Amino acid sequence: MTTSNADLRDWVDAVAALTKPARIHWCDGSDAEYQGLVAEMQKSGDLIALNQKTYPNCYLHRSNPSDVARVEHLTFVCTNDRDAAGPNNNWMAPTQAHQKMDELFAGTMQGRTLYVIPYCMGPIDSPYSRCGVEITDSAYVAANMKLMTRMGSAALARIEREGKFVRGLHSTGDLNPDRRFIMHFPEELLIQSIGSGYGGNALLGKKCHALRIASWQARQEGWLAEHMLLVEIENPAGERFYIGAAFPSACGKTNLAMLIPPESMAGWKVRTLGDDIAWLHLDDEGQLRAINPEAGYFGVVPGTGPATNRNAYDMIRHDTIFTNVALTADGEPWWEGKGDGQPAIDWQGRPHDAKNGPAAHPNSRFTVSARQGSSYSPLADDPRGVPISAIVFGGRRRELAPLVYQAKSWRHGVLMGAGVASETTAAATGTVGVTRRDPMAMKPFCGYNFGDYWNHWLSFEKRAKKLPAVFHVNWFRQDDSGHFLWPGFGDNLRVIQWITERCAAKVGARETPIGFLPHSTDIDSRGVDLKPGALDALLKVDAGQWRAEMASVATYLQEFGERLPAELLDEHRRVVKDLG
Ligand code: GTP
Ligand code: SPV
Ligand code: MN
Repeated sequence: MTTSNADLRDWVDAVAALTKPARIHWCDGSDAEYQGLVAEMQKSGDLIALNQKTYPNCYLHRSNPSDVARVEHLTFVCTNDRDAAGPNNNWMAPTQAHQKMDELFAGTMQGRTLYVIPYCMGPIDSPYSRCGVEITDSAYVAANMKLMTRMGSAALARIEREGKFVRGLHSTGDLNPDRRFIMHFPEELLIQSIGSGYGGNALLGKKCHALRIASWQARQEGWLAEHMLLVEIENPAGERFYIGAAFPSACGKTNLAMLIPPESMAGWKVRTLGDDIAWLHLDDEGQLRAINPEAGYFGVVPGTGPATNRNAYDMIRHDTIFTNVALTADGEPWWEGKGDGQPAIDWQGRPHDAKNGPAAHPNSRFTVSARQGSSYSPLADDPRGVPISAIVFGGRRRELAPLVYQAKSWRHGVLMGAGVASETTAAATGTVGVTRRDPMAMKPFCGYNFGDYWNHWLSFEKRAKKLPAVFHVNWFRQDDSGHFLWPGFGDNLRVIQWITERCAAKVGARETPIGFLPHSTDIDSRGVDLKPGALDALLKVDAGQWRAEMASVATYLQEFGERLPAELLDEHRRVVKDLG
């Protein structure tokens, strides 16, 4: 196979000349091809078949123990002007980065297969979709891209029609963290990644393309590429609301996207459009519409149980690739929070011993096609996307941030998003549990200067006819003994209900300096397991603590100097003044 697109042909030839693969395989995206990749990886040991009776077509991949998460310190945005990348990114000059990467890629595919993976982010026939091609020497990457994107012949045909595509070059390299780099060249629509075979570092359609490069393109073209789940909420009256929610990595997007209503909320329906990334465009009527550029999930495994996320739990019973989970004696996958079975072998392939820590890696993942989920919404394939009613920001915060509050305006919503803070998780290497600013849950993913990004967000106020209401939620408040105050998971629908009622102007609110909060009687708490006083604690706004928080937000925003929009500072002053 080859292509009529000369740019693509030339690029594949140039990469092959540099990396010296033994053979080249153009991916067509067929099921037969997928089976072939799986068979080849079973031979090489990259995949281990799980119990095929209880987990048909499921496989385990163990990544190198030094390569189990995104590596933010090794991820760079390489723009000609350093300020274009901003203080929120690591930066390297493009010439220097190219030189470094050319050296690292030289001969790196010797004896290996070079896979050419054409893919389309978004429905093949959507004007909002964008194509890319990933070149990789990893069969694991090719198989994951098949499950997670619209990959193969149809994507290639669109590329040949449009002529434009994002280029992503990946090699597993020698996995030495000293020679691991994830480089983005937004001005060239180019990604180069070497030295990691893991998730967001290697599946270049996801964070590298659909967020870092796409956010850059989105700013130029007037749309938004966001780290958001997309979910449809239908109330018992049959009214539908589409919500985009941005929470940092491992802070509950997949779970909210696949939520199962609690028993006491009969008649509510939740349908999943996306669990990680949304692209938002203004349509001809000035309404914000969103598509999910992905077609599958790379989800956090630990904590996925019958009581927390039964949809995902059932979805990953077949045709799933597991990465870094443990094994039971029967060859079934096992993880903390699974609810049954016992680990025999840990994620590194050693006999399980609690002294070595959790049996499954805390950032172990499942890869699965989205269509397999029972809550899957066919609208995920609608080229027009869905009209967004509400944007929800959130973070993992033991203290301070209430269960839910609503911004007073779009501008206030942008400030709310810019001030998001969250405790770090196992999704990236580094210390877990440290609270840091993660604006719009995009700290690791915005491909340009946050100052310009907030300006771009603010610009929608002038360009849109009707903008979504903006909210902030926090499922992770704890009491003094470290227990979660809110049960979370399915019960989060109680909060979503309030959000939909606010969107439909059906419920009142308590106005505070930080935004509108629910009256505690407006959160339906029938049948929910809450300690006495918990709801009041969850909905409390402590002015003193919030004054300190706003001071910390100001310090953070100052880092962006002249690029910080004046409107954001004005809004900040307004909140501070109201706090007294
Ligand atoms: P990424 O894929 O890294 O972007 O993560 P995500 O935002 O999709 O997070 P996910 O839904 O996978 O949840 C991450 C972890 O948080 C899992 O272990 C969940 O079980 C847990 N979690 C999700 N929702 C809740 C909640 O409402 N309450 C509590 N306490 N934990 C939750
Ligand atoms: C995240 O870290 O936000 C993820 C997983 O969704 S990864 O694909 O590794 O980025
Ligand atoms: Mn994510």
